[in-house]
Amino acid sequence: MTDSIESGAVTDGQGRNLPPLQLHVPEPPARPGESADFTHFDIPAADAAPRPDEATHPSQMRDFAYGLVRVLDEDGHAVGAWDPKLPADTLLRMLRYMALTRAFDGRMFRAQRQGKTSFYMKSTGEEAVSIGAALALSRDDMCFPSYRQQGILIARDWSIVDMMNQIYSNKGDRMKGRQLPIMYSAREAGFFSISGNLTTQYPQAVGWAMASAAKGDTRIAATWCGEGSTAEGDFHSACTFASVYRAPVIMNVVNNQWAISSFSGFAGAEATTFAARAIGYGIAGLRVDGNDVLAVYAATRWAADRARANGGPTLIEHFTYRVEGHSTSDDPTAYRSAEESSQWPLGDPIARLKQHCINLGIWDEERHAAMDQQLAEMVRDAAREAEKNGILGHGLHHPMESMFQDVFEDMPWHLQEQQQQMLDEWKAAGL
Ligand SMILES: Cc1ncc(C[n+]2csc(CCOP(=O)(O)OP(=O)(O)O)c2C)c(N)n1
Ligand SMILES: [Mg+2]
Repeated sequence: MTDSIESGAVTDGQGRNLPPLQLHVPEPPARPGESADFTHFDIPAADAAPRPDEATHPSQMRDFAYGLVRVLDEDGHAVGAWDPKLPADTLLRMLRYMALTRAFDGRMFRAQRQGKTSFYMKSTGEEAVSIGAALALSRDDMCFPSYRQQGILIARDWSIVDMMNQIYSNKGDRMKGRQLPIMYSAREAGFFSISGNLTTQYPQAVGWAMASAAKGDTRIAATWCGEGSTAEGDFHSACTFASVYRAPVIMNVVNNQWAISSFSGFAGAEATTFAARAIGYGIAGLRVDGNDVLAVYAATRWAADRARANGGPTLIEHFTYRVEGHSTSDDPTAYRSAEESSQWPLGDPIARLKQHCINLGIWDEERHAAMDQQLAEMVRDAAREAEKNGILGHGLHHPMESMFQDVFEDMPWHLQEQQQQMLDEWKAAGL
C-alpha cells in the first residue's frame, strides 16, 4: 500500500519515501501550426560510410545500424564507397519508374476523390525505396511487400491496367473484389498478396526464404514493413527465425517517420534506430538514406549478395519521409506540422536522381518535362482502359455468387444453400 503526500513523494508500507513512478509518453517534435525542425538529425556526409565486405560478421556491423549509407551528395554527385556505378540506361530506367509511380499515385488518388474507388494509398517521397530495391533484386526473387511498395510492381513492368482493375474492384480484378483496393497479388511478378494485417508478411518472407534454402533453390526473399509495424510481434518472431537459420532474406523497415497519426517515437525511435533492432538478433543491419535511390540500390545489392552466398539475413532501415497522408482516409493537417515535408533534410528522391542525371550530361529539364507529360498520358489512357471494366458502384464487378467460390474444390452443400439463398433474396429485392 502507498500513500501520496503533498510533496509528491510516496511513502510505501515500509516507511520509505520514494519518487512516484512515471511513464514517458512520446510527443512528436512539432504539431499543426508549429514550425518543423529537423536540425537535430545527424546526417553524415554522403561519402562518410565505408562499404564492408558482404561476408562481414554481424558483430562487426554495429556502426552501420547508426550511420547512414548514402551515395548522392547535396549537389547530386555520386560519391563514396557505396556508389554502385550504374550505367546511364539503368539510371534513366530508375528515374522513369519513380516518375511513373508518382504519376500512377496522382491519378489513383484523384480517382478516389472522384468516387471511382473507395480507397487509395500513395507512396509520394518514398518511391526510391521500392524502385531501388526492385532493380537490385533478381526478377525471380520473391517480394513480400506492405501496401506502400506499388513501385515494385511498376519496376517489374507489371500492367498498370491490371493494378487499376484491382483498385476499382471491377470485373477485370484478379482478386475478384475480395481484397481492399491496392492490396495487389501477382504471383507472376514475384509479388506476394498484400495483407492489411500489419507485418504478417515478415514471418511469411522468412519462411519462404527458409523453404528456398531447404529446397536448395537460389532465389532469395525480401520483405518490407513500416517503422510503426516493427512494434508488431510478427516483426520480432521473423527476426528470430531469420537469425537462427540464417535465412536468405532482406528485411526492410521503411521509416517514413509516421504510422497513421502516431510518430515514429511510439515505435521506439526516441530510444534508438530501427536498423539497430538487428544488433540484438545478431543480424547485419544497415541504415540507409531512403530518398537516395542509388543508396537503396547499393544496400539492397549488398544484402542480396550476402544472402545468395549463404551469409544470412540483413535488416535495412530506409530513412525517409511520408510526404502525403497515410491514405485517402487520413488528414495529416490534423496532427503534424504542414512544414515537415518541405523541411525534410534528405530532399525528394526523384529530384535528386534527376539532378544526378543532369550532372552526368545524360538528361535535361526539357526531357524530364516531356517524360512527365508522356507518363501522365500513359496513366490516363490506362485508367480509361480499366474504367471500361467498371468502377465503384457501377455494378461491373464479379458476379455476387462468386464470393462463395475458390475456397473448396467442390463446394459443400451448406455453402451451395447459402449461395442460393443469397441469390433468391437478391432477386426478391429486385436487385
Ligand atoms: C495488426 C494491425 N494493427 C493496426 C492496423 C491499422 N493500421 C493500418 S496502417 C497503420 C500504420 C502503420 O504505420 P507504419 O508501419 O509506419 O507504415 P506506413 O503506413 O507509415 O507505411 C495502422 C496502425 C492494422 N492494419 N493492422
Ligand atoms: Mg511509417
